[in-house]
Amino acid sequence: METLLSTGARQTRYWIRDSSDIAVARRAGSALATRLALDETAVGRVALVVTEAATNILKHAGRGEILIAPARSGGVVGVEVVALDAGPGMSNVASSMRDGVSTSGSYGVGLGSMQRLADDFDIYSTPNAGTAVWMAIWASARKPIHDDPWKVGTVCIPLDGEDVCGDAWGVVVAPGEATVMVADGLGHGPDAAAASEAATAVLGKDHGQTPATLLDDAHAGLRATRGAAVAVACIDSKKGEVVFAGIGNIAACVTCDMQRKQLVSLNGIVGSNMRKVQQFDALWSRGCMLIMHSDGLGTRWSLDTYPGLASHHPGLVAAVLYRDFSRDRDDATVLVIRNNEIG
Ligand SMILES: [Mn+2]
Repeated sequence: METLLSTGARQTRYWIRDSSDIAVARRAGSALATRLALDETAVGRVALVVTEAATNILKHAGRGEILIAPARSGGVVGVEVVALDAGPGMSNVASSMRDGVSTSGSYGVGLGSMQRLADDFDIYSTPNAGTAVWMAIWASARKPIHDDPWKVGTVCIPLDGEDVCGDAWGVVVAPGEATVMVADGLGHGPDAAAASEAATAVLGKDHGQTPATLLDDAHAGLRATRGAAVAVACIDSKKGEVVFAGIGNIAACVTCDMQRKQLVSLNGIVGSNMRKVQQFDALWSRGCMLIMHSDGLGTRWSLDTYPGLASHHPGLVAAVLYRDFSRDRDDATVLVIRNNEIG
């Protein structure tokens, strides 16, 4: 039984630069939680973690950003909150959070309450490189059971000044299998979004297809749009392989134990100018990560410069890459997926 895990969830970014920004982000968080019909307590927890995170950013880093998005896991809705700064960071996160009175001031106090208030919490902090916090608050009536072997994290954010993100992503999972897509509509804004969403729409329709046939379907589906760069990867954890095909500027790689295998996208525009599609493959085993991103992110990153990051939640991996490598002049999407299943 295949399930469409998630599609289309995009973050809204709130720059945190002075104290009035805290209230703006907090109101946005509670408004989203209310719209998603979370109960009053959960809405309150969203507001509190946003406030704590934004306050910490301002106090310790001077500036940063809060990303807020709707989330879905196992049929349960929630709110995802990501807090990013490039400030002083912490050398020992665990002890800062435990005593709340580390040498770096009161960073730990805010973090401790965020961890208590959020249903899911993960943090990556390095001295002089900043802090990234990933949190989720679920509709309290039914918390998702996190036994899904597929863990997915995404950042999908419009160019500053645009309301709509021209990129889109989608993930479909089945036992031992996952199909993921990242699409970047030409240009920016609503017409770009219409193109990228027409691409991810084929994921929901066609089950058990190869990347090549999904790209063919997307090519047909995008003819009435301005076109998009699209890449698809099918991961089969039982066979231990990833099959990939991409047209246009979507970067993709598989990382296993710090080995990185690049997957190649060919030139063209899905919907208008697509020559023959070519599939590439890579080995896949437990703990491997597939990372795909639009060209709103530079390609000169390496996980080697982030000790331990690969073992964190994929949402945190995506957020750190976005923070450090996004270009200011484009929509940016990063998708990270890992499979923790044995065998
Ligand atoms: Mn782009």
